[in-house]
Amino acid sequence: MDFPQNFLRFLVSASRVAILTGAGVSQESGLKTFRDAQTGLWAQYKPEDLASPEAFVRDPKLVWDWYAWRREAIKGARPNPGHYALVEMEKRIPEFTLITQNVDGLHRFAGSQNVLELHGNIQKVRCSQCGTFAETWDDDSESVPACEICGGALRPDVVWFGESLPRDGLESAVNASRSCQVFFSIGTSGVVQPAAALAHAARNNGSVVVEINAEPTPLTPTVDFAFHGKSGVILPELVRAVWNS
Ligand code: BV8
Ligand code: ZN
Repeated sequence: MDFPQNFLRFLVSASRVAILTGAGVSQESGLKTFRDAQTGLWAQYKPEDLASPEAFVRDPKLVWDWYAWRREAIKGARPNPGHYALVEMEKRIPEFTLITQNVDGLHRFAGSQNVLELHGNIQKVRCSQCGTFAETWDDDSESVPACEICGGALRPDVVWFGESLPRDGLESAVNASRSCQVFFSIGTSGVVQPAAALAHAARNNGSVVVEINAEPTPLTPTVDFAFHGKSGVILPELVRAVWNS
């Protein structure tokens, strides 16, 4: 991938960078993106119809089993070169904020430090009633596992559609987007709000906005630089081009 010289010169001198990642960054780790995640038994459901409080009230076991299935898929997944390139970038940029919509935990697994998990983490499970986090639970139980403290139904510690994002995480993400010199939108279709608004906050702040994605998105016409292809290929090439490593 040929990167414009002015882009490389700007990035090598940047001290404040914010990154927003989506499911596309984990696609090369073998995790299907949110849009095409549904296969086999789950093909008949749309994610939006399962990832919601209403779905959990209507059929808690169905929703619980969908997350148990996704946790299994993540157990076999490993970070890909795109995750590791972001770890390298963080080492070289003084103020680096990695904002992710992904709930798979792969950024932290790869070694990224300053990670904001806007939509939570599927590996964590909490009580839907008292909020207590569960250390262990039986993924194969006939019914949804119950909280040891209050007996309430356990649920994944993720943000469902219609639920608010964790306030402190969102606030930090907005602040980073507003104060960065360069904002990257990587592997996201830029549809889900309020995460998708972060790129606009960056642009309004005068940041250079960069998109790295397999295909064009609604964001593409508004960015300063768009690189279309696999993030697991482009990101390592970018790190080599900027920091010769
Ligand atoms: C809220 C956790 C309200 C759960 C997730 C109408 C208009 C605007 C907004 C709304 C609306 N109707 C409803 C809303 C709000 C709603 C929303 O945005 N809906 C969308 C569908 C329009 N948002 C919410 O409900 C949020 N909460 O608004 O609260 C509120 C306000 C005040 C008070 C109370 C309540 C909550 C949103 C969070 C939902 N939870 N995840 C779970 O995972 O089960 S979102 C979920 O979907 C994922 O986490 C992810 O964030 C999102 C999918 O998006 P992407 O990551 O972008 O993935 P996608 O598959 O779409 O795209 C992947 C991209 O990668 C593609 O472009 C592809 O080309 C590219 N790609 C693929 N391979 C590669 C690649 N790129 C590079 N390399 C590759 N190899
Ligand atoms: Zn409880």
